[in-house]
Amino acid sequence: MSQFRVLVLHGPSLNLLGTRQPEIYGHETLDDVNHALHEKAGLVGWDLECFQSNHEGALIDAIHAARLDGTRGIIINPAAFTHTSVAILDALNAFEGTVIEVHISNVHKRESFRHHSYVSLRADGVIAGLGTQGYHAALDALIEAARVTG
Ligand code: CA2
Repeated sequence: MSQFRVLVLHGPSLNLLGTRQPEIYGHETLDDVNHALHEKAGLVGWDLECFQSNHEGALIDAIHAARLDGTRGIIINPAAFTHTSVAILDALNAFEGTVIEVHISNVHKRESFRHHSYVSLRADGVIAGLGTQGYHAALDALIEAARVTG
């Protein structure tokens, strides 16, 4: 499979993964998640970059950079910005590759303000409630799609 570049974006407070609220977000740390995704991408010879920020503008800048550096897929957990950010939606709308939105928890079982996602208006796929396994499901989906379409 040819070189394929994937960007994994983690929104605000996901740097706390594995340190608090394990009943909702599990025990894995963000480093654990990123490390496992790097390993999986490496198995198929893909280049995978992970970036976490608590700042909306920094996430938008990363999406803009992905438009220009050959990134073909973005896996994004926008965290709370999911429910508020037209700006992240606009940035993703300017990105031409595949976008998969991931939520660790099942947002639809939670408070009603978590039921709406701006990012879902752009996402090609949405995964929620599978825990950190959802990131793997997203990467598997990108790998399978690339195998089929090249
Ligand atoms: O379920 C998800 O992945 C969310 O995107 C997580 C966001 C939440 O605002 C979304 O509604 C659903 C919150 C991320 C905060 O992550 C933490 C992890 C550990 C400890 C504290 C916060």
